[in-house]
Amino acid sequence: MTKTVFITGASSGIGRACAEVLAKEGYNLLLCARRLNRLEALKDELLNMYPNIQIHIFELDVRNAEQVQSQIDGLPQEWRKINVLINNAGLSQGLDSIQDGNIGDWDRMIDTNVKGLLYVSKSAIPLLDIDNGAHIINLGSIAGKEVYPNGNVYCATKHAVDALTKAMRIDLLPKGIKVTSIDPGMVETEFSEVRFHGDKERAKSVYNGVQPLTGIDIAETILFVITRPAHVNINDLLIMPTAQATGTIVNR
Ligand code: NDP
Ligand code: 8X3
Repeated sequence: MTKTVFITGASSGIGRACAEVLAKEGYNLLLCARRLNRLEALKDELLNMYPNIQIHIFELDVRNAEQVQSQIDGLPQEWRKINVLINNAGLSQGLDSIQDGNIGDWDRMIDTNVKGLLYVSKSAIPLLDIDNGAHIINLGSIAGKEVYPNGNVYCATKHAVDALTKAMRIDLLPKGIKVTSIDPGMVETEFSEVRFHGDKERAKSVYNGVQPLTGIDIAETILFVITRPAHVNINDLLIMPTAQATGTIVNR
């Protein structure tokens, strides 16, 4: 049976890499993000390489509860059964102390990383195919395991993801749904550019003198996690570049 994976935030970085790796493995893909043009290009590219899989894309802002519900409720019949949900859409905005923090940045992080993950999960859980192996993967972070200077609200949102992952594992236990948290350290994606509001130079400097993880590293880890035998669940997987010891201690 061909399995279907639903990936939020598939237009860039880790989400896009998951689409690439899982398409190669023959999974059908349900992909969403706000930038539909990027998803259209990704769909064409992947179908060109892997014509035997199915891909359905749709525009979604995970912060919009009504849109999340109506888009997921309105999926075509053939897309109403999913095996794996990858709650990947997320972002960091700013790197300031609490006293200097920007309320708009805080709202965007909390609304996307915490509330968005909840909205998508609530609408998508009823579509999980519990008879054929159902799995939720939440993208946490090293920022959900420790707090680093000026990380305050981003770290708080990823600590919340950690708590929600544990809560889902408890609540969904009777349904036999696996729940895993993938917690990366530094991954070079558009993450830092988004964190620094489009400042490409500052974003690039985050990775100066260090070999960060790639989106593909994370996607391959997720592939490993979702292909364990039915009785095995990886609860939590912290994955760092070899050159990174903690959120802030990096050997450059
Ligand atoms: P990118 O910025 O490259 O990708 C983020 C993705 O999230 C994009 O596809 C973006 O799509 C989507 N997204 C953001 N906001 C929304 C929204 N409101 N609605 C729908 N989709 C949204 O970053 P990464 O790939 O690095 O980040 C992916 C996840 O990994 C995040 O949860 C991040 O916190 C986590 N992470 C990243 C690490 C890193 O070092 N890069 C380390 C640890 C965790 P679009 O803009 O088109 O909507
Ligand atoms: C992203 C990794 O260290 O920038 O979650 O918080 S970090």
